[in-house]
Amino acid sequence: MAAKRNKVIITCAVTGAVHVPSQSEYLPITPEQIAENAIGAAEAGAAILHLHARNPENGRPTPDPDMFMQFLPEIKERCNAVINITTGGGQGMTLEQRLAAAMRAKPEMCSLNMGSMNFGRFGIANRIKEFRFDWEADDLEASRDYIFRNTYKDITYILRELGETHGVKFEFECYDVGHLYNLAYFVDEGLVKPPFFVQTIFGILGGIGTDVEDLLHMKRTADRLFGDAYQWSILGAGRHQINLVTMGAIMGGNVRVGLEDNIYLGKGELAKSNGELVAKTARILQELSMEIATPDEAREVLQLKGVHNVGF
Ligand code: KMH
Ligand code: ZN
Repeated sequence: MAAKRNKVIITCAVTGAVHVPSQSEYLPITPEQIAENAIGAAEAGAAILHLHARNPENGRPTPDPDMFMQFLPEIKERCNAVINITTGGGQGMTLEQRLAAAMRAKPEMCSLNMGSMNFGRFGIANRIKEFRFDWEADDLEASRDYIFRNTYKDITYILRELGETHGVKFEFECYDVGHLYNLAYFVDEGLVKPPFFVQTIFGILGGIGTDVEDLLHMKRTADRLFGDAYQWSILGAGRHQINLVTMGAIMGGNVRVGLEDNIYLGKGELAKSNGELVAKTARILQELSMEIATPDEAREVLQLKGVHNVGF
């Protein structure tokens, strides 16, 4: 069994690099919008904020550390949430670019994607009538021939440079069963130590699906490989977000929501902010008699280095 979960840790992934601005006018793009959305999510109950940056002119994902620095200090000043910076970055970025912001900011947490994979975003284009920016259609189409690279060498480098050197803890992003085995390899090697945070991801084209059987299989496999050494979290892509996190939370998991993974609040209704998605999630969990973890409670459970030990 996963480590006992008392209160539910809600992660909010604020903007990401999967969606394009033409899908929703509410997708945060500028540093101001990212900061406001992040703080709103924290106020609604998110203990962890998973962050990417975008070019404010056209909404394209950017790895530029200067862009991250335009919102990180403000978020830190205005809320107590744990800041988690992506190392996945966005399509086409080199590993060096993907790590640049995290190396500068040395946050409490970073994402760490646990295997190379296809990452098909081209289906998004079918749902867009008119593109707002010239990069979007080509970028989505290019995902047909894109490999999201996360080799053993890359993962080892990130574990050493961010984990061992700067005390960063990770959101281990596992999109399929093989990624859990990759994580088990690094645990066996002594490069990952308990307690660790496993984000199981459902519904990305290239990863596992969104059936109840998929959820059960990932959970059972993680339990068998890691016992109580891990804290489990669930991420469902698109319209599966709220139902999968609800199921996962009932099974003892923590949850991740936010516009990075899903732009809808309900059927046909765009979420107007990340705060709306977090508030809906918190409402559902509380109706089910679950309590929401504060950022400091999440820090204690995940044994994070603390907000005073970051580099921004
Ligand atoms: N968009 C998520 C499915 C990362 O930032 O490292 C994956 C993600 C990758 O969050
Ligand atoms: Zn991300």
